[in-house]
Amino acid sequence: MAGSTRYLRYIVFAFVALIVIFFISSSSSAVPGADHLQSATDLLKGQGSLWKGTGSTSPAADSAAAEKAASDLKIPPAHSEAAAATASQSNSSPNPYSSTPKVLSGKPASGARMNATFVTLARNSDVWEISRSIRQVEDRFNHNYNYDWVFLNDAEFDDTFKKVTTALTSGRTRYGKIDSEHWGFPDFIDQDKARKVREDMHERKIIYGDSISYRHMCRYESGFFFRHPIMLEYEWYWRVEPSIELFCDVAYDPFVFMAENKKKYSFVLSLYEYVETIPTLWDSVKGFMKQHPEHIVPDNAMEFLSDDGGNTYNHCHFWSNFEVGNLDWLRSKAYVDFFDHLDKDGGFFYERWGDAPVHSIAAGLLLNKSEIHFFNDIAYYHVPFTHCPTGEQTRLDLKCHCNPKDNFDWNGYSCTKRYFEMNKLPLPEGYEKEQ
Ligand SMILES: Nc1nc2c(ncn2[C@@H]2O[C@H](COP(=O)(O)OP(=O)(O)OP(=O)(O)O)[C@@H](O)[C@H]2O)c(=O)[nH]1
Ligand SMILES: *[C@@H]1O[C@H](CO)[C@@H](O)[C@H](O)[C@H]1NC(C)=O
Ligand SMILES: *[C@@H]1O[C@H](CO)[C@@H](O)[C@H](O)[C@H]1NC(C)=O
Ligand SMILES: [Mg+2]
Repeated sequence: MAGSTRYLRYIVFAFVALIVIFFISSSSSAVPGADHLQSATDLLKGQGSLWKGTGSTSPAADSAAAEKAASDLKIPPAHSEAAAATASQSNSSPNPYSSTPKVLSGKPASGARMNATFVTLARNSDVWEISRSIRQVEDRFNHNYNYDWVFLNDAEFDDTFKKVTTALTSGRTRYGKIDSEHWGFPDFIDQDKARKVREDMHERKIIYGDSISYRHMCRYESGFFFRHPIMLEYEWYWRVEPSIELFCDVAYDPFVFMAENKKKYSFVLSLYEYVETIPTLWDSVKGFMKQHPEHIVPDNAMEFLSDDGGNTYNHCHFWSNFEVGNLDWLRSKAYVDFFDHLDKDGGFFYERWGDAPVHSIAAGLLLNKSEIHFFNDIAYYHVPFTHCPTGEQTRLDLKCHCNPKDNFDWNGYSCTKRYFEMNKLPLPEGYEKEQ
């Protein structure tokens, strides 16, 4: 039986291959004088005819677009005289925190730069996934701003990682190794108890439930990344993870926006946390509130976190794989006391507390709710959720390429509506169509 299924699969595969070859070879008109572009043009045309009937463009428009795309591919070789001239002109980066000269691919934005950096925690094996993220952040924003990019790792970064990421970024790149004290089991953790939890979570198929490294990662992002010696040199950060997407131009400097509007923390997506990973997190938070009432800000965002005035947690959190935030706030006594209290209760290892609920609860209790910002205009994807700006004009102005139907904000599993309600903000125009 299995044999004949495989036989059938071969036939289907061969048939599909034949169709593809037919489309590639049946395109007729050539791009004059560009032999090496011929196949690319043909491929584009082939795709055009494959898509005929599903899209709105005519076959003629397809082939015109294909020729334009092909001619756009005629980039001068990297080591041409023109490229060399550009390189020698821009002998200093517009970023005052950057010392490495780079060939700039865009016109630098006017105005001063903030004391800010991108920050990425990654393994060497993440190099190609983080490369995709960097390319998008550079294309949509940073090629005009040239902010630094700090990479942190519990191991040494290898040459490939450094070469590839340095080539992709327009600002200075810096590579930090994480101190083993910040990435490992603290001595007050009972190893046996922690191991049993991992085995149990493995049985219950809780995502990353059996992982030690994932727990170190969550604890590091919760309590230490902002205290890395390299990060001490900055006031603001923008966190970027591997394999994210940015769908719209970022038309202004988010760091400047944060500073000018007295914001300390920001988000683009919010959702409910997986309860099994944090059963006693709120108990620990309540312990902290009792022990440190001086850190709880009167105009806080408790309403976002709890539906009963703080008795229970509703599991809402800002998704921390995207963050633009203030590092001095994370280094404040209030935040560090908060982290230390949670850390001592052991839930990073006896459960699987994520840095997203930890950052979110801290922002919700230690900040004035007016200090938390929702960036509607930063369009973002991290598997499996998309934030596509609500409002057609915004999407057109910012050259967005996300499908508004994919926007998660007004879905029942998102907490973003609560943020609007808490701040008594009107829901953005067009939100009903995205529910
Ligand atoms: N250096 C290092 N970085 C890690 C490790 N585990 C995770 N990271 C990084 O920490 C961040 C979060 O890890 P992810 O694996 O993306 O976790 P997640 O976003 O919850 O889950 P995904 O859906 O898999 O993306 C990413 O930037 C990873 O590259 C690790 O063991 N070492
Ligand atoms: C940037 O911010 C850090 C942390 O607040 C500070 O120590 C440093 O002096 C600042 N650098 C500049 C150039 O202002
Ligand atoms: C919180 O922020 C608002 C708006 O900036 C301000 O009016 C209010 O006084 C602040 N509350 C506290 C307790 O600082
Ligand atoms: Mg991730």
